[in-house]
Amino acid sequence: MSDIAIVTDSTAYIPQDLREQYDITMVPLNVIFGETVFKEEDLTTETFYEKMREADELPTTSQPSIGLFEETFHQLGQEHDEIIVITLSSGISGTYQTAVAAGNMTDNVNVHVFDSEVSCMVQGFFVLAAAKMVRKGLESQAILAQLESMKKKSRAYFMADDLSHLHRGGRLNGAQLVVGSLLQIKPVLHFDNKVIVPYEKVRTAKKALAKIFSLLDNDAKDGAALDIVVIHANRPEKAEEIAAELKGKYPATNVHFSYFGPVIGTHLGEGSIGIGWVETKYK
Ligand code: MYR
Repeated sequence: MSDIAIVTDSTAYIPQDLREQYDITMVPLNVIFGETVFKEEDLTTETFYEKMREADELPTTSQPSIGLFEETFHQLGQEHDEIIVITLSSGISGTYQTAVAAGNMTDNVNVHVFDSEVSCMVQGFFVLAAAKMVRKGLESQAILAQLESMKKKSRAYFMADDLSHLHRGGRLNGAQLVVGSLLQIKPVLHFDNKVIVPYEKVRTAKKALAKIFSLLDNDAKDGAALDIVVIHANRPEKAEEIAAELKGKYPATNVHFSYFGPVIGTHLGEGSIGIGWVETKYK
């Protein structure tokens, strides 16, 4: 049996205690305010949104350096035969490609990089499932195959209060969204083929949320065992309200609570809300 290490990036937002519990190594992306580069882990979410509100110039983000990945892989290679790296979508960040390049340059360990095609805690669910599979003794190819099948059935829908952040960062696809119309719509967004596109264009946040609820209802109403996560960008009360509504509704599901941290918050803006779900396979 081969000894496998699990690595992810900071945008999975897996809390530190869970990372420690499951031996998950996290490689941080960066947030840049003016001349200052912060590793994502060094900024609390509250401080970040406060800084973003007060900044003269809005922040930008960058992927981890190839050197950081190489160093991480090399170190893990001293105690493991293989590494599975689970990154945020390759359609919104160069992190996946950089991890692949670093893996090719590391010769003391076999590195497999998995493109989650999503981000945040939905990516986090893949990471936790992979770590649990390692503990069950599955081989890397079996774990990667399970992750692929999990990905096919995972969903992530989200809405931004102000679409100009996504537009500014060049992460909003969908040719029909012209600048002038950005402020008048609150589309439900999702990932399609690794990039962010509007799923449905609606005019109010209330209608957007109702749409996400109906999509979840379709998947959960027949008793499917799902891990559901409510994700928020510094909007805990709203997220609590949504989570409370979902908790009583579908007995076979677990409802979790997560957040859009600094890197994703830079692109979505404060106040954004998302709901994602995956099939519960590994407890
Ligand atoms: C980088 O600089 O490489 C990071 C770019 C991150 C772009 C993030 C775009 C928004 C993603 C929203 C994910 C929502 C998942 C539920």
